[in-house]
Amino acid sequence: MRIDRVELVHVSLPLRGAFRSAIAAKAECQSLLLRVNGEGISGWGEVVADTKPSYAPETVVTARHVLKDFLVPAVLGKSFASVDEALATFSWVRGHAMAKAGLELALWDWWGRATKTSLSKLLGGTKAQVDVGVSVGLAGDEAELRATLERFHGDGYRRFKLKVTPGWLEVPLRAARDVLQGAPLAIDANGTFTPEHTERLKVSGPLQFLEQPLAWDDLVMHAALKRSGAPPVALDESISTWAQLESAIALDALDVVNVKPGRIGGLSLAVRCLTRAREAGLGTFVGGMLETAIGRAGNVALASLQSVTLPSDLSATARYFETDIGSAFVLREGSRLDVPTAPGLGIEVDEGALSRFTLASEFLT
Ligand code: OSB
Ligand code: MG
Repeated sequence: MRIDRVELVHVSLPLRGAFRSAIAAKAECQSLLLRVNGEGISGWGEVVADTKPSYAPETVVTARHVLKDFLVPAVLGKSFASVDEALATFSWVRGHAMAKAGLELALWDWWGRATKTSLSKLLGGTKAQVDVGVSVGLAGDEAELRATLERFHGDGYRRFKLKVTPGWLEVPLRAARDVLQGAPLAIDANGTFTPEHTERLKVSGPLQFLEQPLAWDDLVMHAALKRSGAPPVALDESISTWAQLESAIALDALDVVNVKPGRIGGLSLAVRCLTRAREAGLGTFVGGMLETAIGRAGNVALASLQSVTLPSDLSATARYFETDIGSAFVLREGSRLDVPTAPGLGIEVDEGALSRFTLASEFLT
């Protein structure tokens, strides 16, 4: 593998409906895309950093800086015998997981195209379809939430993750149990509860998991919450490195891990985290960051591994966008998405849509 040129493309895609959580309200999806080129082959990647550092410390601007000044120069013009060999050239960079994961995805797409192998197969995936659910944003009021849930249920989703806050917990849960007729439910607080809320977090009725109830950088309080007999604890923000996963397992701080390649620093590490989590007896799923078709294809390939045990937060393209920049993912019978089988990401990028949504682009050589 030899990469001679990298294009950075900053895009903004309008979302079909604004997505609101405890930490952000998004009407559009801004992403930094990468196209790597070499030996007549190209590969696409996506950096899932947002414009504001509200979910994680990185932003589109910090990712561009780190890619341009450190990560891309580490790989440009060199020859590698594998993707892992290329990754080793920038493993010295601390943090900046999203920037690294974006470049890694482009390298995997390139490698898959070069070897005519799907990303799912390269990662060791065996499932032809993956179970998915839908992540439901905060609503203005109960009537609005009920209407949204009815629409998603009608679309065929069978696992619902509700965004919650200390001011929006019992109402959405009651409405969802009423509307969804026993479909599995989970909640995601994005770190907005405190240990003082422990009793309220022991919600009545079945719950698949309680995602990131406490602080984004905490493990010890989550362990205490788990010991208190709360519903299964899933961690998202708190697991942003391999060492944090090991620490969380050692502290018995979680029952479930939400694995996002962007948050953890790339697909290779995500595969290892899934294996480690299964060894430790945890439930596992692949999380989403409202990605375009490029990032979504990487997530779907990852979710095709046997080490993913729960429905992933990967919805169909139509849940997010009117028009995406690449092939659409369609919701299939049983709340599933098909895993692409074509080489690399297995999707085609629509150059017309891409240029329509491009804010800025530059070449690094
Ligand atoms: O906390 O899981 C989260 C989206 C952006 C940032 C953080 C999160 C989310 C989601 C959406 O929950 C999942 C999806 O892409 O459908
Ligand atoms: Mg989350």
